Amino acid sequence: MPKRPEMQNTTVLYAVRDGYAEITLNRPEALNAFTGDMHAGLRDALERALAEDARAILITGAGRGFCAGQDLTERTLPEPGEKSDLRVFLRERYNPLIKRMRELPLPIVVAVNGVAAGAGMGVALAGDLVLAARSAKFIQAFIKIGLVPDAGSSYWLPRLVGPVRARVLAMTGEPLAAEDAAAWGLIWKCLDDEKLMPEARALAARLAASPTAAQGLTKQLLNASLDNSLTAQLDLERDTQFMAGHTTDYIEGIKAFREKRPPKFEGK
Ligand code: LHQ
Repeated sequence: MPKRPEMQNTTVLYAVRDGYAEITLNRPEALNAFTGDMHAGLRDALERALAEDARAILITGAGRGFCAGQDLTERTLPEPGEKSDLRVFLRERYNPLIKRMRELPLPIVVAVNGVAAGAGMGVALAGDLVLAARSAKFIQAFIKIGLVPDAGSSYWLPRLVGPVRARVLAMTGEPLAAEDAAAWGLIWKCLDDEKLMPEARALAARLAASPTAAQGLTKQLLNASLDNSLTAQLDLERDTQFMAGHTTDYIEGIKAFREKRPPKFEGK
């Protein structure tokens, strides 16, 4: 049954572009802070991209922010004597979202157009190729409200920037400028603001035209590498290459090389 207009979830926008799905967090009045609706919208958009055979995903934010983390006005605070159970947000929303982004067999480009704070920073870091506008900032805002890093931040930070810088970010909650984030290896690139979306879109289109089955396998390999021994990783490379060798894109890649022409990959 078609949804009544007032029931439509407008907190996440979905558009199909050159072979990829562009997903825009769309609560600009609150710097795209996460409500339950926005979580559902993002989750649905990721699954839709997969179901509709998009070959890459681009995630960005509407307005001047990328995402300010959990919407702090969504729930009432506990009355004196009551205790809130924040685990429910993580169990039902953030943890499945972050895992899905990492496991989705499609390359995810994140264009961080403005501030990425709290869980919004975790969502940005869960992308595969993260670009940011020069004016964007990354903030481990949790400590400012008496909370701890979540949405994967405590996993990524020590691995991406090392334990010393991870502690500074998590324990001070001070903003990190996009340029420093790139220099620290937290994100891939910092771009002048007006270049962010053209470059992110060109990158997403390029990935969408690439051998996307191998991209999914590459993502799986690199995810596993963070926790694997060398032996386990070599074994996994062997098994993953076996699978890549069964794709038609592999045949096409070799043929195109031999015929000295650009390959035409289909993601199969
Ligand atoms: C917001 C928000 C926001 C609602 C800006 N909510 N409205 C997991 C489990 C369970 C519970 C709790 O959380 C979590 C994970 C988390 O993400 S915890 C961390 C939550 N996020 C924050 O603590 C960040 C709060 N926001 C800020 O510190 C600032 O807004 C930043 C530094 C992000 C941006 O500062 P400004 O550029 O100065 O913008 P602003 O503060 O003026 O915000 C613009 C508007 O957005 C404003 O609304 P208004 O009606 O006054 O214009 C803010 O109230 C609203 N907004 N963040 N998280």
